[in-house]
Amino acid sequence: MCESGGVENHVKEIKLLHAADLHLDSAFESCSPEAAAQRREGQRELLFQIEELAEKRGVSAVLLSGDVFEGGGVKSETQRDFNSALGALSCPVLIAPGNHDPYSPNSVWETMRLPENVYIFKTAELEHIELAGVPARFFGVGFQNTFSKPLLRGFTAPEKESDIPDIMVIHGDTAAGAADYNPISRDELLKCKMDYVALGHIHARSPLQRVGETYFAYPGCTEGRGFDELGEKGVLIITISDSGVSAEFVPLKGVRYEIINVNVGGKDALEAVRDAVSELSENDCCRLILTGECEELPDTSALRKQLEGRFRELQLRDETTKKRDVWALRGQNTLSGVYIDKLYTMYNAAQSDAYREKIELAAVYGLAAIENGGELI
Ligand SMILES: [Mn+2]
Repeated sequence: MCESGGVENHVKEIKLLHAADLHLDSAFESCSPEAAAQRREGQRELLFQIEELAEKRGVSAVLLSGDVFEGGGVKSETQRDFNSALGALSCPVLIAPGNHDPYSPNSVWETMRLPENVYIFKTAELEHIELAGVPARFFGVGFQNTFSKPLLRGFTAPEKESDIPDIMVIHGDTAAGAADYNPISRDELLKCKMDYVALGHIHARSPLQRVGETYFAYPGCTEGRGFDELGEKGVLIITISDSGVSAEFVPLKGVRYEIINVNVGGKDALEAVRDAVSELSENDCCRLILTGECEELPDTSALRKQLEGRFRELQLRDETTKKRDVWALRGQNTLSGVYIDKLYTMYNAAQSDAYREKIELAAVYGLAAIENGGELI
């Protein structure tokens, strides 16, 4: 079926699903016990979305770069769904424990019965494995504790005989000045000479980056858990081929958090808000910040009522300012009063709305200049 020699000529082509920071069994402390349990159920459901996507895309391996579990005990239903989703995959799953789910002899990685296709990088030093039927070398290392020294320092991939890709799964921090969670420098990424380093730890997704021959990326967490984890969340589908590496972000269906500024000045507040949040569903959490200059300050409690049921969670902040009635200064025996009298005459004589608007602006800015500079007599 293949073009002659097609397979041999393209040994260096492999597709992977890369996810990280699922934080299964998070406490969701700000929620009611029922809502928190529902959120944890939603988190477990992400495992099945990952399974479905991996099968649909026909990936050769699923890489989970740490913080799969929030830590502090893994519920039996979470172990059940973890095993059932990942165990059903027709490809291997490689996991590098992170600071929330470090490896130790009495950690869940040891106490839980894992499916046969799931491999955990348990060692404190980088190791590598090869898996039957997958033309690649997989490197990885596990956090042994909440904190970790630099694990990539001084590492270079050992020589290999064939031109198969080298892939690393690792939890660590590439931020400048990072210290406590396996800090990883660009120089170390350059020298490790991997085709792809599948990173976890930073919850905001990064673009695909490259230093020397090494490509690397953070997929970010799989679902937002608060207003510090904004936007769409999901996984990366990584393709490594002779021509390089590409990454496709695929969002998962989970709870999404957004902070949205809505200028309600001179508008119907409800209408302006509805327009601004049209992308968000009832499953999402939204912090609305109302801005703008208003004749009357918006009635936030009425607005909250009108938006009831529109979001899973709504936070409403009113940062509008009351529009100043500049014409109220007319007739006063001050510089401001004389200035406003003059502009008011022009305002009434203006032939268009646009010109009237201009005069209003001139009144606002002129008053600010006069008042900030003090009135000269
Ligand atoms: Mn994390």
